[in-house]
Amino acid sequence: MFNLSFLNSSTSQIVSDLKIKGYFIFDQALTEQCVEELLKEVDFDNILVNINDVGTVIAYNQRFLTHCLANSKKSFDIITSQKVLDICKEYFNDRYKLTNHRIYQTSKVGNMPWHTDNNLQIGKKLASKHNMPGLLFLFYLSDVTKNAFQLVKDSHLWSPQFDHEIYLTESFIDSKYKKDILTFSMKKGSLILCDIHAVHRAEPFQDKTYTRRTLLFQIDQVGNEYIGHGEKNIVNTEYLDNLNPEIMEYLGFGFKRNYPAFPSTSVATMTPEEILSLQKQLLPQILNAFTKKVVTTLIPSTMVLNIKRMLWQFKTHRKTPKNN
Ligand SMILES: O=C(O)CCC(=O)C(=O)O
Repeated sequence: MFNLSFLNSSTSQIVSDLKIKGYFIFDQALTEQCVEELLKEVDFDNILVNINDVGTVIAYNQRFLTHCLANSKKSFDIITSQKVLDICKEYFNDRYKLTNHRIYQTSKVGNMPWHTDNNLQIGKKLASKHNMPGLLFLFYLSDVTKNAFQLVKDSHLWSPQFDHEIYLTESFIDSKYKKDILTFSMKKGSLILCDIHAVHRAEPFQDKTYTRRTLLFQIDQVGNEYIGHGEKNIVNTEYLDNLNPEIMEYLGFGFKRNYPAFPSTSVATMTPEEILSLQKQLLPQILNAFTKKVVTTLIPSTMVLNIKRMLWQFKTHRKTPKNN
């Protein structure tokens, strides 16, 4: 899953970088095979429309698999890996929990403002900023040449002054901190790890042919005063082959979660092109549903039931070997 060079890298050095610089990066921390296998588990092409499962949703130019702990064993393994937990154990000085996680794909255009991730929410709305320590893990799942993660150097030290702001404007950052902007164009599998109080964004871009894929998760040192902080973690129990008290605490077993899954989506967050393409996919299904409705209206339900029984008997009779 992880390249040996990342596994063997010093956890203390990673934590020291995070404490001093506010960030740590590692080129190709995940193996190519791991990224490939992970992406096979994510179906970005089919979105959820009355489908009784967890899956992909659309928010404008991004597609999200938010509940990846329920749908991707590879992301479950990365998020609950010993290396991630070791970093957290050394970084935090109190109990910490997974606050949110997602896999997403950004295509064609991106316009994310400068922000920090120390958010407290009421429902889906940002209520205020908090001062809990927290870490943001971001793994690139494609080679990133555009729309790279950007971070303002040393901003974890001064960002609390702006805790009354939801975003920082481009003109403010450009006028005061342009020389401090770090842009992480890196290869598939690379890790960017930063303090959630650091000012960051995905660099704005516009390119019809470009797509970036990412696995992101955030871990906060959630104390007792912040009961309910975080999105719910929907986990596929099949993946829990490493369950222990540490992971149960980290995943928030028995811990209240008040925030809805990010992002909040509906048909209204799809682009007009996607709504049109969905209509095309729905057309044969609409015809099918109408035909069924007409048939069930015209034929009495007892007759339908009898036909189903006869078909079943015919099928099983044909399959049963003759006993002579
Ligand atoms: O995708 C990125 O580069 C940044 C994501 C981010 O900042 C966020 O979701 O808060």
